[in-house]
Amino acid sequence: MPLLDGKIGLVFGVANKRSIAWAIAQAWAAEGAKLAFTYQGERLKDNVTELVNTFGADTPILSCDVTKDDEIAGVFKTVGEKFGKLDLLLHSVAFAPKDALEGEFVNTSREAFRVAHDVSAYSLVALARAATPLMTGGGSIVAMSYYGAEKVVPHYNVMGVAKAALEASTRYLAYDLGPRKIRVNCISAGPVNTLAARGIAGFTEMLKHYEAKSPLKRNVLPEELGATGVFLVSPGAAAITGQTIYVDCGYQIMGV
Ligand code: 0WE
Repeated sequence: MPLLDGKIGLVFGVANKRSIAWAIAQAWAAEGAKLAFTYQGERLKDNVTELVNTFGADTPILSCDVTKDDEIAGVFKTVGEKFGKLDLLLHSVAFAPKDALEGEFVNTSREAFRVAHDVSAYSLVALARAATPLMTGGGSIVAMSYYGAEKVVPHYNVMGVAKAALEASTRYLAYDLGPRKIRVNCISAGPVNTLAARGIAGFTEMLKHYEAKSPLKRNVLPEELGATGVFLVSPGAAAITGQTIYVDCGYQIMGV
């Protein structure tokens, strides 16, 4: 029997076919999970609809700006009405204003710091809180992080600080929600060529650097993030919560 048979999942963060959220959603669906999706902004609606319709036309596709409490409430109300419960949640959402990822961290504006933390870190807390009443049979929440949370990655800047907040939030959520059998974990992915990575100066060099320096001498594949996403929400990970799992071809273990 598929690992996620009868499970209901809600996926935040699909922008297009290259999205990490899409790779994990496909892997969840392949294991039998029934999914609902959210998208951010009208300009992504058609993309997401086209992708998601490959699962059948009855898959909910809901608009959600994760900085809006009323929109979050609306999404979980719809999921509750349609499915009556929730088992899996994927948070694959991040944003910092572009200029904050270009200059020096010391010049981060109050507003860029606020926006980066609101979209990329607080949203996990808000989504976990809204998901909890629907996760009546326990549940599993997965969020995406990056090494810049732990060590300085030049130009990652305020996103690194926001990812540190996301990882710490994962631990505090895991503590709060553990008694309800809701697990919360992060996947810290090596760099992947997504829409969010495009336009980042030096991203191609970063991929080459990982290829040269990581123990496995290559970059992580989206389907490998999908496989870890399945593992983390599967019975095999039933005792894993509050963790950040590196799926980066071993890059994170290196000193030099
Ligand atoms: O988390 C990320 C990127 C998230 C991201 C990307 C953008 C680009 C467009 C957040 N906000 C924005 N804002 C925009 O206006 N990654 C892990 C990918 C990434 O981003 C970097 C990296 C890597 C790796 C930025 C600088 C240096 C390395």
